[in-house]
Amino acid sequence: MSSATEPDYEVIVIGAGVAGIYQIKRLADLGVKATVLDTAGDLGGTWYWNRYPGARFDSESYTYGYSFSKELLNEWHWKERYSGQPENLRYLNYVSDKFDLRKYMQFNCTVEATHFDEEFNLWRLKIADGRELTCRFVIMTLGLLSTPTLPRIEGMDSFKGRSFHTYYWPHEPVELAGKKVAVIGTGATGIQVIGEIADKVGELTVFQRRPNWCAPLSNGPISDEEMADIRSRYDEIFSTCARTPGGFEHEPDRRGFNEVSREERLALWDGLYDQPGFGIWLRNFREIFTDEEANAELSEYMAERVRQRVDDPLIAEKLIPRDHGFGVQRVPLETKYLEAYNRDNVHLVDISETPLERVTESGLRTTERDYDFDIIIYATGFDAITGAFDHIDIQGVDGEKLRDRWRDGPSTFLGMFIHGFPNMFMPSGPQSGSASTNYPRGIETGVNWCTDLLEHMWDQGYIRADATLAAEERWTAHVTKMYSTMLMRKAKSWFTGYNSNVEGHEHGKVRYFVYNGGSPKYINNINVVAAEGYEGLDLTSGSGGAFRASSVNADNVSG
Ligand code: NA7
Repeated sequence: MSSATEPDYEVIVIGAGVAGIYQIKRLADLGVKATVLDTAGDLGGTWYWNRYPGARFDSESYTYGYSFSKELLNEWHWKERYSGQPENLRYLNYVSDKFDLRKYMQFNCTVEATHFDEEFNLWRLKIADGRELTCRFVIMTLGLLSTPTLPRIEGMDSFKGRSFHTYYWPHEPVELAGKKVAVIGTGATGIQVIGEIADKVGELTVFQRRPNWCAPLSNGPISDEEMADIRSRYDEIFSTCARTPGGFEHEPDRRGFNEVSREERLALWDGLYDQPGFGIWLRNFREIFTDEEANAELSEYMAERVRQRVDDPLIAEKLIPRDHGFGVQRVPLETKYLEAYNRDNVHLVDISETPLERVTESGLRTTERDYDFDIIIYATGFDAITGAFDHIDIQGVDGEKLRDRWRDGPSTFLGMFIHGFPNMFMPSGPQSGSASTNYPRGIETGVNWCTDLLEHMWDQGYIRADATLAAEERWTAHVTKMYSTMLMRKAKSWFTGYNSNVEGHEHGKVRYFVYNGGSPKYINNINVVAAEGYEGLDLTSGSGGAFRASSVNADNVSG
């Protein structure tokens, strides 16, 4: 327990996923007294929880791994171009064990509240097990998609079979053979799970509210020779990622949409459609994101692909989105998803026509009829990006609740700070670069920047950092302005903040969730802030326990 002015930890990191693991690595290297807290029974975040069949990267595996250690890059062999959940979790465990990071982590440890104590300039955390922990700095690495949402349908508790949200897929194997299975939701997760289990279950019934555009993943193994080649090119791969808007290897086609003929556009799309990963989305003309006509032409091309792959023309039409164009939401990548609907054991129920009325003891009831199931899978998405913040009672200066401040949507400085919540850092917060890019590339940038700031503060004897209101307003206005040209501002998706998974959000205001100016611009912005002496942050010096790395024994850091 802390003394009045000496906190238990200099830094507490909340969340032991991809970002939290790298954050604690940086702090451990500096010898800082720090710990990571996580609700889960073990590390891994997204890759700890999402164990549903078909869960895998949509980033090329070798662009998803951490870039900070040459040794690690040389040791790890990615087995598939888009690696699956079990392997991804193994990777994160391998990294944590290799760098001996586990000793800093505390699991089954839910942070219920964190309140800023102005008198002693520290954060007081209330843990669900009854403990109070204090720290000078709290770093939020909560994940973007870590608060799953369930539909509010009557009778959900009455179902006698098994049911779970994909996020909470059981750790032990689930027997699917011969079972009657329902999947509710056709986002990226539903699309992965449906493609994977269609030929493994007895009967599969998909309940779709709105269809989503999707594109082939084109996964495949990575041989020893290919991996050796990838290893020899890691510098080049990461520098490509750093200069592309999405932090991927995919670079946009910089020709103007209207500068080339329709034949040339079709030739480009024919080539991209079967390329692995986000090619058809991110190697496309830039106008598809901003110009209604360009987007409509591409969307029609994608609709035609659906018609070619789905045998029943009525089903094909149901699978084609009408309310948004291709690529204005993050594009689900699929394997055999569309072909699943050509199977006799797979059925599509359009719940925009016949809505779900209730869950019964034996299955689901729509306005049309009853269905019997053994298993109901809720692939119904997340209260994205800010949901995890809302789950913790976060109170800043004068007891102001973050939940209240962000009621209509987040507002931040650089996506990393909130005025009035001093010493709370968010390396991958809303409106940061990581929220809209290849996540590990984004979080390395955010974690490195936050850690550099901490080092600067410790060197200079600063004990408090708070964003100025003016800086926060400037940044939020900048983020907001960038939405004005983007078609994504109209989409009802977790990515844009009109999140249809959360009741009420889809009709509310647009929430400016992500920085959509692209990775290079974001990196430039935050580097300028640092170069100008952290302009926009009020840094306050003082006594009361400013950390000195040299005074801390690395052995006493664990939780
Ligand atoms: P998404 O993409 O937000 O998809 C959620 C799906 O669940 C979507 O089809 C929703 O339909 C559906 N949904 C949500 N609530 C309901 C209710 N109440 N009734 C019926 N259907 C509902 O989440 P995912 O988990 O699939 O993907 C998230 C990200 O994970 C993805 O982008 C990747 O980056 C990885 P709607 O469209 O709202 O009509």
